Amino acid sequence: MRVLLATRNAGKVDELRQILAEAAPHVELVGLDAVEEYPETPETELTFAGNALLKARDGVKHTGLATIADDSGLAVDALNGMPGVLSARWAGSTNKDDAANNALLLDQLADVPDGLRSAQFVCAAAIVRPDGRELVVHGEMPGRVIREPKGANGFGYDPLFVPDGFELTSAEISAAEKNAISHRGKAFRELASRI
Ligand code: ITT
Repeated sequence: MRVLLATRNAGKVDELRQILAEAAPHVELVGLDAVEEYPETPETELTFAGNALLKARDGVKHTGLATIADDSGLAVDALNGMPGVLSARWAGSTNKDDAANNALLLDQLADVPDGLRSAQFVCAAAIVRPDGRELVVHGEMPGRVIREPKGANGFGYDPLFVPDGFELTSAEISAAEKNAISHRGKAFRELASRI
């Protein structure tokens, strides 16, 4: 069974492929780079689940393949859950600019004391099948936002985020360690177990 993961992020394709190899070995996973290019709908929904479904439905419509898509971001409690679905472009640029996003987040939290800097990475992962069946699952990684960036692994807000139970940021731990506890790892494993 050929399944599309609607992303151009090769790291995400590798991560889900490894999970599926154990949970659903009959699935052959391909990314957007392996299918004919189609116009991607902008992520305009107000929830992670809404955006994941939008991308997965799009994939089915244009390729005829069962399609998985995820949407994720950082929800900071002191900011009432923002940047949330706006995480990728929080600093307002049209391109994703991780350094600008991190600088803005630090600025916004400058007066927030250490004990109130809790946050969660959240991921919604959706699968839509050609017969119209849809499933959405969620994963979360709780932690806190520190005061200066540390570490060079990962991407996005990883250098500012210390997962609960860790002293290091998610940019200082290995990809395998992060996948084992991450919002996306949890959502992908849940989805894989239900395919
Ligand atoms: P797609 O092309 O698959 O949409 P993306 O790079 O836009 O991938 P997401 O939608 O999964 O990534 O995430 C949106 C933003 O949320 C991303 O640009 C980061 O700023 C942040 N984010 C999500 N997951 C993260 C993680 O594991 N570590 C750090 N930042 C993350």
